[in-house]
Amino acid sequence: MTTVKHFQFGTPIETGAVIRNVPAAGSRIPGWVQDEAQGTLCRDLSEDEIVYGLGESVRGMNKRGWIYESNNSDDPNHTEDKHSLYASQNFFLIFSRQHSYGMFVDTPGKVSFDIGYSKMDQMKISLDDFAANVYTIEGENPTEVIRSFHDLIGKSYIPPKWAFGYGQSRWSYMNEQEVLEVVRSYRDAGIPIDSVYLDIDYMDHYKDFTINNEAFPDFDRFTRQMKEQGIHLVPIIDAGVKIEKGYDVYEEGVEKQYFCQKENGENLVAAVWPGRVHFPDFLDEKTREWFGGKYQWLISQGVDGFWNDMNEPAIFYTEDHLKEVFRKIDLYRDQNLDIRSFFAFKELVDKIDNNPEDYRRFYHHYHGQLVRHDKVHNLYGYYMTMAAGEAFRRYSPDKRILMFSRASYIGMHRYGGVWTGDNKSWWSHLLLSFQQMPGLNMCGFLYSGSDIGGFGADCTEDLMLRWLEMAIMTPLYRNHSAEGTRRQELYRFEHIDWFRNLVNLRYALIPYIYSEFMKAVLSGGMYMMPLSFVYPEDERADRVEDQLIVGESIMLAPVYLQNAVGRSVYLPEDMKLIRFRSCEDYEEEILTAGDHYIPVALNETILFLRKGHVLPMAQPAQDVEQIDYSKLFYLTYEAEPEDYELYNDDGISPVS
Ligand code: MIG
Repeated sequence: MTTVKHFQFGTPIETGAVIRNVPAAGSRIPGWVQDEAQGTLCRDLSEDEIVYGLGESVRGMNKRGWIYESNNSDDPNHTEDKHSLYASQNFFLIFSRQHSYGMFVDTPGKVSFDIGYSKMDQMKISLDDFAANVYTIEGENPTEVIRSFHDLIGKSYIPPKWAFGYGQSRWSYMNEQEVLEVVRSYRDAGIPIDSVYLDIDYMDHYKDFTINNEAFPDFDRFTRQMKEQGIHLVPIIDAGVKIEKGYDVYEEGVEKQYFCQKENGENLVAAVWPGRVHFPDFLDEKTREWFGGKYQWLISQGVDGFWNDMNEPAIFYTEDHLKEVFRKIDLYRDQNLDIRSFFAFKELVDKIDNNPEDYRRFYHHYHGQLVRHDKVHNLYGYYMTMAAGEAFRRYSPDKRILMFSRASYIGMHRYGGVWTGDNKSWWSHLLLSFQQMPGLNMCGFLYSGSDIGGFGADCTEDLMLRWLEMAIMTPLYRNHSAEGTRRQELYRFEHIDWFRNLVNLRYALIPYIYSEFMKAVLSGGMYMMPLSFVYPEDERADRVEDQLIVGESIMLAPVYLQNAVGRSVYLPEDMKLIRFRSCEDYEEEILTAGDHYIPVALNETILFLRKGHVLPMAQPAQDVEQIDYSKLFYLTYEAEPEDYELYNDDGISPVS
C-alpha cells in the first residue's frame, strides 16, 4: 500500500509530466519546513536514510553529500564538481529499512536539491520561483513507491527490439563509403551489430531534415540496402534550424511563426552548428505538429530511429549577446589589462556559450500564454522529443521507432529514452555511467545508456572491454566517440576475438534483457535497481554503490578500475557466479552470502544468478532479428527453466 499526495503552492506552470489526476491536498507538505520567502523546503535526514534518484546526475547512487541543480546544461565535462548535466529529473526517494518516501517536485524552472551539502543531516530544496506541484508517495518499500510513481507519470517509452542490439556511432561517419566500411568490418570480424548512427555531417550544412547529397547520393536506396544487411541507420536531429533563404524548414517556420521570439516579436537569432539558427517553439502545439511531421520525411526513406541532440537548448551565442560582447571588448582596447580587467576581458568570450542571460531573451507560446524561456527551460528537450513521439504515433502507428534524447524532464520518458551525453574515456566515467542507471530508472527512463568507451578523450582497449562488460545489460548499447579522439570501433583493437565473444554474449542475453525490460515497463517497475530494492532488510546492501540488480534473476558487479584483475563483491544471499569467456566457454560456481574477492580477467564477464532464479540465453546471432528463440537454453540456480516467465513479442508492433 502506498499513499500518494499532491500539494500545490504558488501558481505552478504545467509540465504535463503527471498523467493521473490527484487533487491537491493543500499547500503545506507534512514533514517539511516550508519557507516561502526563501523559496525553500527543508527536512532532516536521519543517519540511516539513503537518498536515491535525480536521474542522470553526477556522483553516486546515494545522492547524499552534494547539491544537484535541475537546469538542463550542455556541459561536456561531467566532473564531480558540477551540479547540472543535461536533464532535470526531479524525483528522489528517501529510503530506510522502515519506510520509503518518494517526492516529485514538478516545476519546469530551476530547482536545487541540497542533499546534506550545507548541513550533513539536512535536505534543502530551493526553487527559483516558489511555485510547484509536489507529489509525495509513502510506502513500505522502494519497489512499491516506484510503481506508484510510474503509475502517476505513465509508462516508459518502448523502443523496437533491434535497439537492444549493438550500435556503432562516431562523430561522424562522413559518407556512404565510411558507413559501408564500418558495417563490412563488423561483419568480417564476426562481431554482431544492429545499427550505425549518423552524426551531424550526414546533413547538408547541418540543416535538419536535409541530406548531404554528395556524401549520400541516394539516401533512400542506401537505408534500404543497409536494412537488407540487418543494419538500421539512426540519424541525429538538432534543435536549432539554420537561417538560410530557400531552406524550406526555415522558410515555413518564419512564415507560420513556429520559432521562439524575443520580447519585440522578432525571432531569436542564436547560433549552433550551422551558425545562425532559430529555435522551434516546441512548447507550442502547432510547432510540435509541424516539426514532428518533418521526421516523416526520413521515415519515408526507410529510417526507423533518431537521436535528438542539443535540445537543452545548447547555444553558442545569440546575435544580441555577440554584439554586446564585441562592444565591451572594444572598451578594453587601450587599457592596461591587470589581474582583474584581464580576466573580465577574457570571460567575455569564455562565457559566451550557454549564457544564462540568453535564456531570458526569448519566449514560448505555452497554453495560450507567452512564457519567458528560463521559466520553462527544462521542458525544451522534453517537448522536442514529444513532437517526434506524437508524430511517430501518427505516421508509424504499426511500427515502433527508436528515439532517445540528450535533454529531458520527467514526462519525456513516455516519448523516448535518453543517453547520458558527452562523457569521457575515463575509468571514473565507466563507474559514473553504471551509477546513473538506477536514478534514470526511478525517474521512468528505462531505455537509457551511456556512450560506451567514452565520448571525449582517447579510449584504450582495456577500458573498452570493461565498459562493454559493465554495460552488458544496459538497454542502449552504443559505442560513440567524438571527432578528434582515437578511433574506437571494436575491430580496430588487438583482441578482436575478445570483443566478438563479448558482443556475442550481449546478444545471447537479449531474451533476458528484453523480457525483463518489458516486464519492468509494463508493470511500472525498475529494470536496473540498487541492491536495497531487493534486499531492503539487509543493512550492508543499501550501502553498496557498485553493484546493481537487473531484472528478477541477475546481480551485476562490474570491474571498473584500471589494471584491476578482480574485485570485491558483496552477496546479500547465496548466489551462483557465472564467469563467461564466451557464450560457450563459461563456469558456474555457487558462492555463499557475504564478501568475496572475485578474480576477473580482462576478457571475462561475470554475472551473479540469484537463488531460485533462471537466466534464459540464446545462441549468439549477428543481429537481433536472427536470435533464434526456439533454441534457448537456461542457466538455473535451484530453479527449473519453467519457473521463468519469458516475455517476448515481435519487437516492432507498439505495445500498450
Ligand atoms: O557537442 O553532433 O552529445 O553525441 O556527437 C557536440 C555532435 C554536439 C553532442 C552530442 C554528441 C554528438 C555531438 N553533439
